[in-house]
Amino acid sequence: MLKEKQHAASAQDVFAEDVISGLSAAPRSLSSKWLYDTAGSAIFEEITQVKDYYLTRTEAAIFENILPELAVLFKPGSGIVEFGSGASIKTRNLLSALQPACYVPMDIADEFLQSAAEDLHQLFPDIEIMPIVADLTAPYQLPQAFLDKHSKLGFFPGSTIGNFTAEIARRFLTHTREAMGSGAHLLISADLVKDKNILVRAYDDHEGVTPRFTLNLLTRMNRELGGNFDLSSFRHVAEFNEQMSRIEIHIESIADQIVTVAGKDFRFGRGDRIRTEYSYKYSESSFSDLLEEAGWRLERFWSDPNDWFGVFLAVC
Ligand code: AVJ
Repeated sequence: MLKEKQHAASAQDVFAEDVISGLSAAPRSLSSKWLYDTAGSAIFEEITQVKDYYLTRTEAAIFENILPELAVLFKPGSGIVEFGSGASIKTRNLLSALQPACYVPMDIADEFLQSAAEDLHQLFPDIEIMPIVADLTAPYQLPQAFLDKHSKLGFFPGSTIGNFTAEIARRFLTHTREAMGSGAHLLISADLVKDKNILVRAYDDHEGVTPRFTLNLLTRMNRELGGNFDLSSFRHVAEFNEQMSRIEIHIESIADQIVTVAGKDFRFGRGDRIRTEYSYKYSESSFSDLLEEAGWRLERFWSDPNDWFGVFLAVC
C-alpha cells in the first residue's frame, strides 16, 4: 500500500517536472506520452473510429491480408514482444494466427497492461503472457524465456513510431535490435506521406474528436497539477511541415493570459503555442533507410491499394 502511494507520488513529480521544463522552454512543448491518461486513452480510441482518421482501419485491413503470409514465416512456438501494446486488441488476431509460445506486451500504462494480460490469458491459455512496464524511449530488458525462443518477433503497430523524432526512433530501433538479438524480426508500421489535405484532416477531423484529445492535456494538468487552464482560451492546431515530413500538433492560446500550473505562473500571448505532438510521415524508402541506420534490413513491405499506410518486416 505504502509502496504504491510512493510510486504514485513520484510519477506525479515526473509529470510536474516535465510540465515546468516544457512550459519554461522556448519553443514550449510537452511530451505526447502525457496525452494518454484514462480520459485521453478513451478519446484516442474514439479517434481510431473517426472517418477522417484513416490510419487505424487502413492498418487493420493490411494486417488482415498478410496474416496468412506471417503464419508461414513464423511457426508455432515463437516469441512475440509488442511495443506500446495498450489493450492488445489488434494483437488477438496475430496471436491466434501465429500461435507463439510466449507473448510479452510492453507498455508505459501499468493498469491497462495488467488487465490486458489477464484477458489474454483467458483467451489464450497456452501462451505464456509476460507483461513489462516500460517507457519505449528508454532502454528496457526482455525476459530470458522470450530470448530463449528460436524465433523472435517484435511487433510495433499503430504507426506509434511516428511520434518519435528521427533521433529517438533510431535509438529505439537500435536498442530493440540489441535487446532482441540477431536473427530476430521486427514487424512495424508507419504512416506514409500523401496529399497534405488528407494528412491535416486526419489530425483536425470534421467530428472534432482530435481537438478534444489534445485539449484533454489541459484538463489533466488542471486536475493533477492544480492548474487553472481555461479550455475555451486555447485551441488545437494541426499543420503539416513538409520539410520535416511531419504533422505538428499545438495547443494555441487565443488570448493574452497568465496560467498557473504546478505552482508556477506562465504567460501566454495571443497565438503563443505549446507543441504536443509530432507525427512523422515516411515513404517506403525513407523508412527503410531509418531501419538500416539502426542495423535492421527490410525484408518485406506491404501497403494498402492507395499506398497510404505501410507495414514493414525487418530482420537483423
Ligand atoms: C498513436 C502516434 C499513431 O500520430 O496518428 C492521432 C496519435 N494524435 N491523432 C498518430 C494521434 C492525434 C497517433 N499515434
